[in-house]
Amino acid sequence: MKGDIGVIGLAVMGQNLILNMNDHGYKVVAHNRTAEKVDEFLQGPAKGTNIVGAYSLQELVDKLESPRKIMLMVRAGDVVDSFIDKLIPLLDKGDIIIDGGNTNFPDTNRRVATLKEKGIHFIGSGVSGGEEGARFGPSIMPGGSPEAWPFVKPIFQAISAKTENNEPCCDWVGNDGAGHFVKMVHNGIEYGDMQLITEAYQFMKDGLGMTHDEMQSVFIEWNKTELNSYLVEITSDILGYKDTDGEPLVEKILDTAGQKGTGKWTGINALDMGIPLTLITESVFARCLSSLKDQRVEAEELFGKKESIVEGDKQVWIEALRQALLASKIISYAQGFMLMREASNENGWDLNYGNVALMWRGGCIIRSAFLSNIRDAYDIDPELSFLGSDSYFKGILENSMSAWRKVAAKSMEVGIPMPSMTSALTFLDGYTTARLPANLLQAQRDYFGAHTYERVDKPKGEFFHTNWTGKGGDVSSTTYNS
Ligand code: NBP
Repeated sequence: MKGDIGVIGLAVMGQNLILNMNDHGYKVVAHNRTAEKVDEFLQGPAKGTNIVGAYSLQELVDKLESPRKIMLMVRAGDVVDSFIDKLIPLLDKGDIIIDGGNTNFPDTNRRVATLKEKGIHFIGSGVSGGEEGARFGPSIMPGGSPEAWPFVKPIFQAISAKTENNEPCCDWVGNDGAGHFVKMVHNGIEYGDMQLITEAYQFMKDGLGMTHDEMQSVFIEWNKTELNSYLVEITSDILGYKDTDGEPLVEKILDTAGQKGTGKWTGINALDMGIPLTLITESVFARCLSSLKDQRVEAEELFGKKESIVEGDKQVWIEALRQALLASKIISYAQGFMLMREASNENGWDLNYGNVALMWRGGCIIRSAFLSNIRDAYDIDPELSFLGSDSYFKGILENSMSAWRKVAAKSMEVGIPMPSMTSALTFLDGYTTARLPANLLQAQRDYFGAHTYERVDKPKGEFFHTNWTGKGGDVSSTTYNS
């Protein structure tokens, strides 16, 4: 009997996805560049299963049922192109290549188009959930050649995480690189969620002077509220974890955050598309700032250490902080969905936002109860332009407003950096202001560069230039919007 699917790449993700597919009754053929890893896998974790090995790409192709489905779980970038180039001469028309790595979506756009010319279908799929997700149920976000989806769907939906209603956290996202785009936004949102939690932690630790056991209890309680999520849950575990000397391990970890680039890509795409994705972008910058450790140490000596003490009823502050965190999180997701909406419009992807929320409901790092509410919001209005306008989320934003402002103002007053929570509030203040000071900005642009402006008392699209000083000419610059 031939294999149902081939997987190339036997590192942590590949091995665990293969074992997951095997558990669901699929016959998987496994291949890896370094052949010894095939043997190690077959004699190790795959021992006693139906998984078979292939020591060359030809052997892999020969062992697969038609149309062949070959999934790459290798390092993103050139390695993917190199495998595709080697596979093309071995495959038949109608065969399917799937890239399950963390690929930047323009690469997927290009690969879908190139392979289409050769009659080969290509799927670029985000896979989230790390090692455990891959083994027992990841969130899977596939996009690319729609003709390929019916062949891949049963396998992917079988191995994916499931919601509490047993719905698979995997569905077709859209054409071209839509799947990898949605995975990129997922990772950007993950940056935002993590940053928000760290800001709450610093407020509690430095401002309220709380112990790690107290903070752990707070996160345990928060996890029973609308904030219920994987990241809040692991934060409570981390805060309670003691080193061998009985002290909290978290305080022994160097405060410089790493990043692999997906948050940065999300920010870059937002800038390219003109979407105010402030919270995620602040989270990326917060990681950049954290990495300037030596400079920060010097600057603290230069400017003096801040006392940062927050006075008042601790329980009242903790509840205010919870509300500020929840409201900021709504803004982060609202901005992320704005970005996806713009990308969908620009690329003709026709994204289903409710389905995206459902795909993130389980299996992935940002999984949370909250995503069910997002799905409900898009069920009510599939074209919702701002998540905060949905009645459920609007209610939370309104109810949290006073506490959120209190936390933001206090953090500024005592010098606790909370870039994500404060930028989220500033965004909402801007978004809900009908008249912003951009009129003055347009006047400045026209003053120094003759960039022209529109008037509130004239139809839109009619442009004016003023000779502000009496010394300039009447010639205006080309009018364009970037
Ligand atoms: P890695 O990203 O570490 O990639 C390891 C695989 O790439 C091995 O099979 C390795 O073969 C192969 N490879 C490399 Br590296 N260079 C190669 C080359 N020049 N030619 C051929 N093969 C090469 O594995 P991973 O952590 O399992 O991740 C796989 C994909 O999934 C990545 O795109 C990753 O970003 C993504 N992802 C990872 C996670 C996670 O939690 N790790 C989560 C979600 C998505 P070799 O054994 O011969 O060196």
